Amino acid sequence: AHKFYSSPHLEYNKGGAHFTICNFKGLILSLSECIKQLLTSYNNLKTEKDQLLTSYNNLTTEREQLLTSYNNLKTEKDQLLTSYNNLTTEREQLLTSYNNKVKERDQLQTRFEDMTKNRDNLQRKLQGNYFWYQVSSEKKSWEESRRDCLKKGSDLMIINSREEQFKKSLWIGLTDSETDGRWKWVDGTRMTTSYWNSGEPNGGRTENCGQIKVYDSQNSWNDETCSNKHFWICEKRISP
Ligand SMILES: [Ca+2]
Ligand SMILES: [Ca+2]
Ligand SMILES: [Ca+2]
Repeated sequence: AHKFYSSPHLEYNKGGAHFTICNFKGLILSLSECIKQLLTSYNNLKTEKDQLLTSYNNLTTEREQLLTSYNNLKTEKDQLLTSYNNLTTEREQLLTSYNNKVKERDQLQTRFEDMTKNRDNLQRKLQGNYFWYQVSSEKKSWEESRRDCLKKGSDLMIINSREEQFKKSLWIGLTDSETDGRWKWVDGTRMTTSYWNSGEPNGGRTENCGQIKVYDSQNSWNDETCSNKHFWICEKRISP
């Protein structure tokens, strides 16, 4: 009986005669057939090996490319990180700078507001103090006196303070011609503070124009008949 082995080929010895058979993938073949099959198998394996080698080389190349690509990406990443850090630093500097500028702006704004307030105060003071006065050298009625002042771009003096008192008998810009007893200044404002001499005003419907009369007294005013002739005083506000 034949004895089978799993090896590709085997020798079978029977009564001194020497046969060589082989078991190729479970088939019992003659030696020449076996060699043919082995050769084919060898060639196939060789081809496969070559393909695997090619595949291996390709993979090696690919791996190297990937490695290069990876290294490039890593470098790029590092550069981006550096760039990001620089930008972060720059952003912080800009933020600090911005905050400083905001503070500076607020301080300037405060200063500007203070200075504006100061300027307005000064302007008010200057406007309150800068007046041009002219005392006439002749005598005229209240109406004619006023016309003279208006011609010069001024008007009869309105007395706003105690300081506007003159040591001379003069027409001032005060009248109650419209309604007796309702004294008004020539700019249309109602008289609120007054410096009437004692007993004045006393003229009723006949004395409707104001004058400084008793000039040695703080309370110097008198109501006077408008058509009487007196010296007068013009006043003009000068814008600084
Ligand atoms: Ca005045
Ligand atoms: Ca009157
Ligand atoms: Ca009077």
